[in-house]
Amino acid sequence: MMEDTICAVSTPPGIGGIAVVRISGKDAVAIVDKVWRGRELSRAASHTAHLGEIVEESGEVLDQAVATVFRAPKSFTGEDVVEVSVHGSRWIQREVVNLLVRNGCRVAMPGEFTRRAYASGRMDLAEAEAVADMIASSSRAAHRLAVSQMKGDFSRCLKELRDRLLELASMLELELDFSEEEVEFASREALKELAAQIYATVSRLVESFSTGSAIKSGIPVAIVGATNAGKSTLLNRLVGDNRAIVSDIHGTTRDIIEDIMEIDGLQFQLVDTAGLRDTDDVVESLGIERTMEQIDRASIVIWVVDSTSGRDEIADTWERIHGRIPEDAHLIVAWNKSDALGDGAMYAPECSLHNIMTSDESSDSMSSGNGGELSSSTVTQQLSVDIRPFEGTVSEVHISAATGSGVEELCAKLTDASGIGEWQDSIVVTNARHYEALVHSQESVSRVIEGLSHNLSGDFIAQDIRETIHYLGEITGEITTDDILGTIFSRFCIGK
Ligand SMILES: Nc1nc2c(ncn2[C@@H]2O[C@H](COP(=O)(O)OP(=O)(O)OP(=O)(O)O)[C@@H](O)[C@H]2O)c(=O)[nH]1
Ligand SMILES: [Mg+2]
Repeated sequence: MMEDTICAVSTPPGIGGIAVVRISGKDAVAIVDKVWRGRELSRAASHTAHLGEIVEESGEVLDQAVATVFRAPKSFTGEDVVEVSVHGSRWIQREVVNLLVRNGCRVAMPGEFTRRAYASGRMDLAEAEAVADMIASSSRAAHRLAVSQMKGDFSRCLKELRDRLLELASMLELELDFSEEEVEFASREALKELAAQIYATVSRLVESFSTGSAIKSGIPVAIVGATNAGKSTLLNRLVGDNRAIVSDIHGTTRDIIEDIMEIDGLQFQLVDTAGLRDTDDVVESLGIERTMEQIDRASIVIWVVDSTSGRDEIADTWERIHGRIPEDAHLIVAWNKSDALGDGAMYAPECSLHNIMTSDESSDSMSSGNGGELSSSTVTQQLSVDIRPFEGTVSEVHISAATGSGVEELCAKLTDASGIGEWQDSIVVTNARHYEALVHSQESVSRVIEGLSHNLSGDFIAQDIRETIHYLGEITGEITTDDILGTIFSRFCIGK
Protein backbone atom coordinates (compact mmCIF):
# COMPACT_ATOMS: atom_id res chain seq x y z
CA MET A 1 0.00 0.00 0.00
CA MET A 2 2.79 2.38 0.92
CA GLU A 3 4.18 1.94 -2.60
CA ASP A 4 1.27 3.95 -3.98
CA THR A 5 1.23 7.68 -4.31
CA ILE A 6 -2.10 8.97 -3.04
CA CYS A 7 -4.03 12.15 -3.64
CA ALA A 8 -7.21 13.80 -2.33
CA VAL A 9 -8.81 17.17 -1.80
CA SER A 10 -7.90 18.10 1.77
CA THR A 11 -10.15 21.13 2.14
CA PRO A 12 -13.82 20.61 3.03
CA PRO A 13 -16.23 19.59 0.29
CA GLY A 14 -17.92 22.50 -1.43
CA ILE A 15 -16.89 25.75 -3.01
CA GLY A 16 -14.22 27.92 -1.40
CA GLY A 17 -11.81 30.64 -2.49
CA ILE A 18 -9.16 27.99 -2.83
CA ALA A 19 -9.03 24.22 -2.44
CA VAL A 20 -5.96 22.21 -1.51
CA VAL A 21 -5.19 18.93 -3.25
CA ARG A 22 -2.67 16.89 -1.31
CA ILE A 23 -0.41 14.33 -2.95
CA SER A 24 1.77 11.99 -0.89
CA GLY A 25 4.10 9.15 -1.78
CA LYS A 26 7.43 8.45 -3.38
CA ASP A 27 6.28 9.65 -6.82
CA ALA A 28 4.39 12.70 -5.54
CA VAL A 29 6.76 15.29 -7.00
CA ALA A 30 7.28 13.43 -10.29
CA ILE A 31 3.53 12.98 -10.87
CA VAL A 32 2.75 16.63 -10.23
CA ASP A 33 5.58 17.63 -12.54
CA LYS A 34 3.85 15.72 -15.36
CA VAL A 35 0.84 18.04 -15.15
CA TRP A 36 2.70 21.17 -14.04
CA ARG A 37 3.77 24.09 -16.19
CA GLY A 38 6.17 26.32 -14.31
CA ARG A 39 9.35 25.74 -12.39
CA GLU A 40 10.26 22.03 -12.34
CA LEU A 41 9.23 20.83 -8.89
CA SER A 42 11.71 17.92 -8.77
CA ARG A 43 14.43 20.54 -8.61
CA ALA A 44 12.71 22.64 -5.99
CA ALA A 45 13.94 22.62 -2.41
CA SER A 46 11.77 21.24 0.38
CA HIS A 47 9.29 23.64 2.01
CA THR A 48 9.08 25.97 -0.96
CA ALA A 49 5.98 27.24 -2.79
CA HIS A 50 5.76 27.82 -6.55
CA LEU A 51 3.29 29.53 -8.85
CA GLY A 52 2.43 27.63 -12.01
CA GLU A 53 -0.33 26.09 -14.08
CA ILE A 54 -2.04 22.73 -14.07
CA VAL A 55 -2.22 21.52 -17.63
CA GLU A 56 -4.28 18.69 -19.10
CA GLU A 57 -2.91 16.12 -21.57
CA SER A 58 -4.50 18.13 -24.40
CA GLY A 59 -2.44 21.14 -23.35
CA GLU A 60 -5.48 22.99 -22.00
CA VAL A 61 -4.82 24.92 -18.80
CA LEU A 62 -7.05 23.66 -15.96
CA ASP A 63 -6.12 26.30 -13.43
CA GLN A 64 -3.41 28.58 -12.15
CA ALA A 65 -2.12 27.13 -8.91
CA VAL A 66 0.48 27.22 -6.15
CA ALA A 67 2.41 24.03 -5.44
CA THR A 68 4.16 23.59 -2.10
CA VAL A 69 6.80 20.88 -1.92
CA PHE A 70 7.66 18.98 1.27
CA ARG A 71 10.34 16.34 1.01
CA ALA A 72 10.53 13.16 3.06
CA PRO A 73 10.89 12.77 5.94
CA LYS A 74 9.99 16.34 6.92
CA SER A 75 6.38 16.31 5.84
CA PHE A 76 3.02 15.53 7.43
CA THR A 77 3.09 11.92 6.22
CA GLY A 78 6.84 11.47 6.38
CA GLU A 79 6.79 10.86 2.59
CA ASP A 80 7.30 13.30 -0.27
CA VAL A 81 4.27 15.58 -0.27
CA VAL A 82 3.02 18.21 -2.70
CA GLU A 83 0.11 20.44 -1.74
CA VAL A 84 -1.47 22.11 -4.74
CA SER A 85 -3.72 25.10 -4.03
CA VAL A 86 -6.19 25.58 -6.84
CA HIS A 87 -9.26 27.75 -7.22
CA GLY A 88 -12.13 26.33 -5.21
CA SER A 89 -14.66 25.39 -7.87
CA ARG A 90 -16.02 21.88 -7.52
CA TRP A 91 -15.30 21.20 -11.15
CA ILE A 92 -11.62 22.23 -10.86
CA GLN A 93 -11.19 20.12 -7.71
CA ARG A 94 -12.63 17.06 -9.39
CA GLU A 95 -10.69 17.51 -12.63
CA VAL A 96 -7.36 18.03 -10.86
CA VAL A 97 -7.85 14.81 -8.90
CA ASN A 98 -8.86 12.96 -12.10
CA LEU A 99 -5.82 14.29 -13.90
CA LEU A 100 -3.52 13.17 -11.08
CA VAL A 101 -5.12 9.72 -11.09
CA ARG A 102 -4.59 9.42 -14.85
CA ASN A 103 -0.93 10.22 -14.20
CA GLY A 104 -0.34 7.55 -11.56
CA CYS A 105 -1.95 8.59 -8.26
CA ARG A 106 -4.54 6.61 -6.35
CA VAL A 107 -7.39 8.41 -4.57
CA ALA A 108 -6.67 8.34 -0.82
CA MET A 109 -8.91 6.44 1.57
CA PRO A 110 -10.38 8.21 4.63
CA GLY A 111 -7.64 9.12 7.08
CA GLU A 112 -4.95 7.63 4.86
CA PHE A 113 -2.62 10.63 5.07
CA THR A 114 -2.72 10.48 8.86
CA ARG A 115 -2.36 6.71 8.77
CA ARG A 116 0.81 7.11 6.74
CA ALA A 117 2.08 9.68 9.23
CA TYR A 118 1.54 7.06 11.92
CA ALA A 119 3.11 4.25 9.87
CA SER A 120 6.22 6.29 9.14
CA GLY A 121 6.63 7.09 12.82
CA ARG A 122 5.86 10.81 12.43
CA MET A 123 3.28 10.45 15.20
CA ASP A 124 1.92 7.72 17.40
CA LEU A 125 -1.64 6.55 17.38
CA ALA A 126 -2.84 8.80 20.20
CA GLU A 127 -1.37 11.80 18.41
CA ALA A 128 -2.94 10.75 15.12
CA GLU A 129 -6.34 10.49 16.80
CA ALA A 130 -5.77 13.96 18.22
CA VAL A 131 -5.54 15.25 14.65
CA ALA A 132 -9.08 13.96 14.07
CA ASP A 133 -10.23 15.52 17.33
CA MET A 134 -8.70 18.85 16.44
CA ILE A 135 -10.40 18.88 13.07
CA ALA A 136 -13.70 18.13 14.82
CA SER A 137 -13.28 20.44 17.79
CA SER A 138 -15.95 23.10 18.09
CA SER A 139 -14.90 24.96 21.21
CA ARG A 140 -11.71 26.47 22.51
CA ALA A 141 -11.48 24.02 25.41
CA ALA A 142 -11.87 20.97 23.14
CA HIS A 143 -9.32 22.43 20.77
CA ARG A 144 -6.87 23.02 23.60
CA LEU A 145 -7.12 19.37 24.70
CA ALA A 146 -6.58 18.13 21.15
CA VAL A 147 -3.56 20.34 20.69
CA SER A 148 -1.98 19.16 23.91
CA GLN A 149 -2.55 15.54 22.89
CA MET A 150 -1.24 16.18 19.40
CA LYS A 151 1.93 17.68 20.82
CA GLY A 152 2.37 14.38 22.60
CA ASP A 153 1.79 15.27 26.28
CA PHE A 154 -0.43 12.23 26.76
CA SER A 155 1.93 9.94 24.85
CA ARG A 156 4.89 11.09 26.95
CA CYS A 157 2.96 10.33 30.10
CA LEU A 158 2.15 6.84 28.81
CA LYS A 159 5.74 6.24 27.81
CA GLU A 160 6.89 7.15 31.27
CA LEU A 161 4.40 4.69 32.77
CA ARG A 162 5.57 1.99 30.41
CA ASP A 163 9.20 2.59 31.32
CA ARG A 164 8.42 2.29 35.00
CA LEU A 165 6.46 -0.90 34.42
CA LEU A 166 9.36 -2.35 32.45
CA GLU A 167 11.63 -1.48 35.35
CA LEU A 168 9.26 -3.28 37.68
CA ALA A 169 9.05 -6.32 35.41
CA SER A 170 12.78 -6.54 34.92
CA MET A 171 13.45 -6.50 38.65
CA LEU A 172 11.02 -9.37 39.14
CA GLU A 173 12.33 -11.32 36.19
CA LEU A 174 15.88 -10.94 37.39
CA GLU A 175 14.82 -12.53 40.64
CA LEU A 176 13.29 -15.44 38.77
CA ASP A 177 16.60 -16.06 37.01
CA PHE A 178 18.25 -16.44 40.37
CA SER A 179 15.34 -18.19 42.06
CA GLU A 180 17.54 -21.07 43.24
CA GLU A 181 19.51 -18.71 45.37
CA GLU A 182 16.50 -17.02 46.95
CA VAL A 183 17.81 -13.53 46.37
CA GLU A 184 15.50 -10.57 46.49
CA PHE A 185 16.78 -7.87 44.20
CA ALA A 186 14.08 -5.44 44.96
CA SER A 187 12.45 -5.08 48.29
CA ARG A 188 8.75 -5.94 48.10
CA GLU A 189 8.03 -2.65 49.79
CA ALA A 190 9.81 -0.68 47.09
CA LEU A 191 8.01 -2.67 44.39
CA LYS A 192 4.67 -2.07 46.08
CA GLU A 193 5.34 1.61 46.24
CA LEU A 194 6.27 1.79 42.58
CA ALA A 195 3.13 -0.16 41.65
CA ALA A 196 1.00 2.14 43.80
CA GLN A 197 2.43 5.19 42.06
CA ILE A 198 1.65 3.70 38.68
CA TYR A 199 -1.86 2.85 39.85
CA ALA A 200 -2.42 6.43 41.01
CA THR A 201 -1.32 7.88 37.68
CA VAL A 202 -3.47 5.47 35.67
CA SER A 203 -6.45 6.10 37.94
CA ARG A 204 -6.20 9.84 37.51
CA LEU A 205 -6.19 9.41 33.74
CA VAL A 206 -9.24 7.13 33.98
CA GLU A 207 -10.98 9.64 36.20
CA SER A 208 -10.29 12.50 33.80
CA PHE A 209 -12.36 10.89 31.07
CA SER A 210 -15.75 12.06 32.27
CA THR A 211 -14.53 15.66 32.16
CA GLY A 212 -12.63 15.03 28.94
CA SER A 213 -15.55 13.61 27.06
CA ALA A 214 -17.82 16.34 28.39
CA ILE A 215 -15.43 19.01 27.14
CA LYS A 216 -15.17 17.35 23.77
CA SER A 217 -18.88 17.09 23.15
CA GLY A 218 -20.22 19.88 25.37
CA ILE A 219 -21.34 19.59 28.97
CA PRO A 220 -24.98 18.49 29.28
CA VAL A 221 -27.00 20.92 31.40
CA ALA A 222 -30.69 20.29 32.16
CA ILE A 223 -32.84 23.29 33.10
CA VAL A 224 -35.72 21.90 35.14
CA GLY A 225 -38.36 23.01 37.62
CA ALA A 226 -42.06 23.59 38.14
CA THR A 227 -44.19 25.15 35.42
CA ASN A 228 -43.86 28.92 35.15
CA ALA A 229 -40.64 28.97 37.19
CA GLY A 230 -38.90 30.83 34.36
CA LYS A 231 -36.89 28.02 32.72
CA SER A 232 -37.51 29.15 29.17
CA THR A 233 -36.82 32.77 30.12
CA LEU A 234 -33.50 31.61 31.57
CA LEU A 235 -32.60 29.59 28.46
CA ASN A 236 -33.28 32.62 26.29
CA ARG A 237 -31.21 34.80 28.60
CA LEU A 238 -28.26 32.38 28.59
CA VAL A 239 -28.13 31.91 24.82
CA GLY A 240 -28.96 35.56 24.16
CA ASP A 241 -31.78 34.69 21.80
CA ASN A 242 -35.53 34.16 21.78
CA ARG A 243 -35.08 30.43 21.51
CA ALA A 244 -38.05 29.20 23.56
CA ILE A 245 -41.61 30.46 23.91
CA VAL A 246 -42.24 32.26 27.20
CA SER A 247 -45.72 32.85 28.60
CA ASP A 248 -47.47 33.08 31.94
CA ILE A 249 -49.54 30.03 31.06
CA HIS A 250 -48.46 26.99 33.08
CA GLY A 251 -47.13 24.21 30.87
CA THR A 252 -45.96 26.39 27.98
CA THR A 253 -42.96 24.22 27.14
CA ARG A 254 -43.93 20.65 26.35
CA ASP A 255 -40.88 19.32 24.56
CA ILE A 256 -37.18 19.68 25.17
CA ILE A 257 -35.45 22.66 23.57
CA GLU A 258 -31.71 22.44 23.10
CA ASP A 259 -29.11 25.08 22.48
CA ILE A 260 -25.41 25.61 22.93
CA MET A 261 -23.67 28.21 25.06
CA GLU A 262 -19.97 28.86 25.46
CA ILE A 263 -18.41 30.29 28.62
CA ASP A 264 -14.65 30.94 28.62
CA GLY A 265 -14.21 28.60 25.68
CA LEU A 266 -16.13 25.81 27.36
CA GLN A 267 -19.20 24.50 25.61
CA PHE A 268 -22.45 23.74 27.45
CA GLN A 269 -25.39 21.91 25.91
CA LEU A 270 -28.40 23.55 27.50
CA VAL A 271 -31.74 21.80 27.53
CA ASP A 272 -34.92 23.64 28.50
CA THR A 273 -37.60 21.19 29.59
CA ALA A 274 -41.30 20.85 30.22
CA GLY A 275 -42.26 22.11 33.68
CA LEU A 276 -43.04 19.51 36.32
CA ARG A 277 -46.58 19.14 37.61
CA ASP A 278 -49.42 16.61 37.72
CA THR A 279 -51.29 16.65 34.46
CA ASP A 280 -53.95 14.69 32.57
CA ASP A 281 -52.71 16.03 29.27
CA VAL A 282 -51.12 13.18 27.32
CA VAL A 283 -48.67 15.35 25.38
CA GLU A 284 -47.57 17.24 28.47
CA SER A 285 -47.01 13.94 30.31
CA LEU A 286 -44.78 12.75 27.49
CA GLY A 287 -42.90 16.04 27.76
CA ILE A 288 -42.44 15.54 31.49
CA GLU A 289 -41.07 12.06 30.86
CA ARG A 290 -38.50 13.68 28.58
CA THR A 291 -37.63 16.14 31.33
CA MET A 292 -36.84 13.19 33.59
CA GLU A 293 -34.62 11.60 30.92
CA GLN A 294 -32.71 14.87 30.61
CA ILE A 295 -32.10 14.89 34.37
CA ASP A 296 -30.74 11.34 34.12
CA ARG A 297 -28.12 12.27 31.55
CA ALA A 298 -27.16 15.72 32.83
CA SER A 299 -23.78 16.60 34.29
CA ILE A 300 -25.28 19.77 35.69
CA VAL A 301 -28.91 20.29 36.69
CA ILE A 302 -30.16 23.85 37.05
CA TRP A 303 -33.28 23.71 39.16
CA VAL A 304 -35.16 26.94 38.51
CA VAL A 305 -37.39 27.88 41.43
CA ASP A 306 -39.93 30.69 41.42
CA SER A 307 -38.93 32.46 44.63
CA THR A 308 -42.41 33.90 44.98
CA SER A 309 -44.04 30.48 45.08
CA GLY A 310 -45.06 28.66 48.22
CA ARG A 311 -42.93 26.26 50.14
CA ASP A 312 -45.15 23.24 49.45
CA GLU A 313 -44.91 23.79 45.71
CA ILE A 314 -41.15 23.92 45.96
CA ALA A 315 -41.08 20.81 48.11
CA ASP A 316 -43.28 19.04 45.59
CA THR A 317 -40.87 19.70 42.72
CA TRP A 318 -37.92 18.63 44.85
CA GLU A 319 -39.66 15.35 45.59
CA ARG A 320 -40.04 14.76 41.86
CA ILE A 321 -36.47 15.49 40.84
CA HIS A 322 -34.11 14.74 43.64
CA GLY A 323 -34.06 10.96 43.21
CA ARG A 324 -33.30 11.32 39.51
CA ILE A 325 -30.25 13.58 39.70
CA PRO A 326 -27.17 11.44 38.93
CA GLU A 327 -24.82 10.96 41.86
CA ASP A 328 -21.89 12.66 40.17
CA ALA A 329 -23.93 15.53 38.75
CA HIS A 330 -23.94 19.05 40.15
CA LEU A 331 -27.14 20.68 41.23
CA ILE A 332 -27.46 24.43 40.97
CA VAL A 333 -30.59 25.84 42.57
CA ALA A 334 -31.48 29.06 40.77
CA TRP A 335 -33.89 31.10 42.89
CA ASN A 336 -35.57 33.01 40.11
CA LYS A 337 -37.71 36.15 39.96
CA SER A 338 -35.64 37.90 42.62
CA ASP A 339 -36.90 41.14 41.05
CA ALA A 340 -40.46 40.32 42.13
CA LEU A 341 -39.72 39.91 45.81
CA GLY A 342 -40.04 43.53 46.86
CA ASP A 343 -37.57 45.69 48.70
CA GLY A 344 -38.42 44.85 52.30
CA ALA A 345 -37.63 41.14 52.28
CA MET A 346 -34.61 40.33 50.13
CA TYR A 347 -35.82 36.79 49.72
CA ALA A 348 -38.90 34.90 50.62
CA PRO A 349 -38.39 32.67 53.66
CA GLU A 350 -38.46 29.63 51.37
CA CYS A 351 -35.38 30.80 49.51
CA SER A 352 -32.81 28.73 51.27
CA LEU A 353 -31.34 25.41 50.36
CA HIS A 354 -31.20 24.27 53.91
CA ASN A 355 -34.85 24.98 54.26
CA ILE A 356 -35.72 22.90 51.22
CA MET A 357 -33.34 20.03 51.46
CA THR A 358 -33.12 19.04 55.07
CA SER A 359 -35.33 16.45 56.64
CA ASP A 360 -36.01 16.45 60.35
CA GLU A 361 -33.39 13.77 61.04
CA SER A 362 -30.63 15.44 59.11
CA SER A 363 -31.26 18.85 60.55
CA ASP A 364 -31.11 17.25 63.98
CA SER A 365 -27.75 15.74 63.21
CA MET A 366 -26.57 18.97 61.66
CA SER A 367 -27.63 21.06 64.60
CA SER A 368 -26.07 18.76 67.17
CA GLY A 369 -22.90 20.34 68.41
CA ASN A 370 -23.49 23.40 66.29
CA GLY A 371 -25.48 26.14 67.91
CA GLY A 372 -25.53 28.12 64.68
CA GLU A 373 -27.84 25.58 63.05
CA LEU A 374 -30.51 26.08 65.66
CA SER A 375 -32.50 28.70 63.82
CA SER A 376 -32.55 26.65 60.62
CA SER A 377 -33.85 23.61 62.40
CA THR A 378 -36.54 25.75 63.96
CA VAL A 379 -37.59 26.66 60.45
CA THR A 380 -37.45 23.00 59.45
CA GLN A 381 -39.76 22.07 62.28
CA GLN A 382 -42.39 24.33 60.83
CA LEU A 383 -42.30 22.48 57.54
CA SER A 384 -45.25 20.25 56.88
CA VAL A 385 -43.65 18.05 54.22
CA ASP A 386 -40.77 15.73 54.87
CA ILE A 387 -38.01 16.43 52.35
CA ARG A 388 -35.11 14.09 51.96
CA PRO A 389 -31.61 15.58 51.87
CA PHE A 390 -29.42 15.50 48.79
CA GLU A 391 -25.99 13.88 48.93
CA GLY A 392 -24.47 15.39 45.79
CA THR A 393 -22.79 18.71 45.11
CA VAL A 394 -25.17 21.64 45.46
CA SER A 395 -24.85 25.36 45.09
CA GLU A 396 -27.42 28.09 44.87
CA VAL A 397 -27.76 31.45 43.26
CA HIS A 398 -30.41 34.18 43.27
CA ILE A 399 -31.28 35.41 39.82
CA SER A 400 -33.79 37.24 37.76
CA ALA A 401 -34.01 35.63 34.37
CA ALA A 402 -36.17 38.55 33.31
CA THR A 403 -33.70 41.34 34.18
CA GLY A 404 -30.50 39.32 33.95
CA SER A 405 -29.41 40.06 37.49
CA GLY A 406 -27.38 37.23 39.03
CA VAL A 407 -27.02 35.44 35.69
CA GLU A 408 -23.30 36.17 35.53
CA GLU A 409 -22.90 34.49 38.88
CA LEU A 410 -24.88 31.54 37.56
CA CYS A 411 -22.46 31.27 34.64
CA ALA A 412 -19.53 31.26 37.05
CA LYS A 413 -21.22 28.42 38.91
CA LEU A 414 -21.61 26.51 35.64
CA THR A 415 -17.88 26.83 34.99
CA ASP A 416 -17.11 25.66 38.54
CA ALA A 417 -19.46 22.71 38.20
CA SER A 418 -17.91 21.69 34.87
CA GLY A 419 -14.93 20.43 36.85
CA ILE A 420 -12.57 21.98 34.31
CA GLY A 421 -10.67 23.87 37.00
CA GLU A 422 -9.47 20.68 38.64
CA TRP A 423 -7.95 19.49 35.37
CA GLN A 424 -6.18 22.70 34.37
CA ASP A 425 -2.65 21.84 33.27
CA SER A 426 -3.17 18.12 33.66
CA ILE A 427 -3.63 15.48 31.04
CA VAL A 428 -7.25 14.77 30.24
CA VAL A 429 -8.39 11.66 28.40
CA THR A 430 -10.97 12.44 25.74
CA ASN A 431 -11.04 9.32 23.63
CA ALA A 432 -13.27 6.33 24.48
CA ARG A 433 -10.78 3.86 23.05
CA HIS A 434 -8.01 5.24 25.27
CA TYR A 435 -10.32 5.22 28.25
CA GLU A 436 -11.13 1.55 27.73
CA ALA A 437 -7.47 0.59 27.47
CA LEU A 438 -6.70 2.61 30.61
CA VAL A 439 -9.47 0.88 32.56
CA HIS A 440 -7.94 -2.48 31.55
CA SER A 441 -4.49 -1.35 32.65
CA GLN A 442 -5.93 -0.08 35.91
CA GLU A 443 -7.37 -3.54 36.54
CA SER A 444 -4.11 -5.30 35.81
CA VAL A 445 -2.06 -2.90 37.94
CA SER A 446 -4.41 -3.53 40.83
CA ARG A 447 -3.73 -7.26 40.37
CA VAL A 448 0.00 -6.49 40.50
CA ILE A 449 -0.49 -4.70 43.81
CA GLU A 450 -2.60 -7.54 45.14
CA GLY A 451 -0.02 -10.09 44.03
CA LEU A 452 2.74 -8.16 45.78
CA SER A 453 0.83 -7.92 49.02
CA HIS A 454 -0.04 -11.63 48.95
CA ASN A 455 3.55 -12.51 48.19
CA LEU A 456 2.61 -14.29 45.00
CA SER A 457 5.42 -15.73 42.96
CA GLY A 458 7.27 -13.31 40.71
CA ASP A 459 6.16 -14.87 37.44
CA PHE A 460 2.47 -14.33 38.21
CA ILE A 461 3.10 -10.72 38.98
CA ALA A 462 5.32 -10.25 35.94
CA GLN A 463 2.48 -11.63 33.84
CA ASP A 464 0.12 -8.91 35.09
CA ILE A 465 2.75 -6.27 34.50
CA ARG A 466 3.19 -7.43 30.94
CA GLU A 467 -0.57 -7.22 30.50
CA THR A 468 -0.57 -3.64 31.75
CA ILE A 469 2.22 -2.76 29.34
CA HIS A 470 0.17 -4.34 26.58
CA TYR A 471 -2.90 -2.21 27.27
CA LEU A 472 -0.89 1.00 27.48
CA GLY A 473 0.79 0.06 24.21
CA GLU A 474 -2.63 -0.25 22.59
CA ILE A 475 -3.21 3.45 23.14
CA THR A 476 -0.08 4.70 21.45
CA GLY A 477 -0.25 2.00 18.79
CA GLU A 478 2.85 0.04 19.77
CA ILE A 479 0.54 -2.92 20.00
CA THR A 480 -2.28 -2.78 17.49
CA THR A 481 -3.88 -5.01 14.96
CA ASP A 482 -4.74 -3.95 11.43
CA ASP A 483 -8.41 -4.23 12.40
CA ILE A 484 -8.08 -1.60 15.10
CA LEU A 485 -6.11 0.68 12.79
CA GLY A 486 -8.72 0.24 10.08
CA THR A 487 -11.54 1.26 12.41
CA ILE A 488 -9.70 4.26 13.78
CA PHE A 489 -8.67 5.73 10.45
CA SER A 490 -11.93 5.02 8.67
CA ARG A 491 -13.53 7.55 11.02
CA PHE A 492 -11.44 10.32 9.49
CA CYS A 493 -12.68 11.98 6.35
CA ILE A 494 -11.03 11.65 2.98
CA GLY A 495 -8.15 14.05 2.55
CA LYS A 496 -7.10 13.95 6.24
N1 LIG B 1 -40.79 38.97 37.42
C1 LIG B 1 -40.22 37.97 36.78
N2 LIG B 1 -40.94 37.21 35.95
C2 LIG B 1 -40.31 36.21 35.31
C3 LIG B 1 -38.92 35.94 35.49
N3 LIG B 1 -38.60 34.88 34.72
C4 LIG B 1 -39.73 34.49 34.09
N4 LIG B 1 -40.76 35.29 34.44
C5 LIG B 1 -42.15 35.19 33.96
O1 LIG B 1 -42.69 33.94 34.39
C6 LIG B 1 -43.57 33.43 33.41
C7 LIG B 1 -43.16 32.02 33.00
O2 LIG B 1 -41.92 32.08 32.36
P1 LIG B 1 -41.39 30.89 31.44
O3 LIG B 1 -39.98 31.18 31.12
O4 LIG B 1 -42.32 30.64 30.32
O5 LIG B 1 -41.48 29.71 32.50
P2 LIG B 1 -41.18 28.16 32.28
O6 LIG B 1 -40.51 27.68 33.51
O7 LIG B 1 -40.48 27.93 31.00
O8 LIG B 1 -42.64 27.55 32.23
P3 LIG B 1 -43.19 26.22 31.52
O9 LIG B 1 -42.64 26.20 30.14
O10 LIG B 1 -44.65 26.41 31.56
O11 LIG B 1 -42.75 25.08 32.33
C8 LIG B 1 -43.53 34.41 32.24
O12 LIG B 1 -44.63 35.29 32.35
C9 LIG B 1 -42.22 35.13 32.45
O13 LIG B 1 -42.25 36.44 31.91
C10 LIG B 1 -38.19 36.79 36.38
O14 LIG B 1 -36.99 36.66 36.60
N5 LIG B 1 -38.90 37.77 36.99
MG1 LIG C 1 -40.94 26.91 29.37
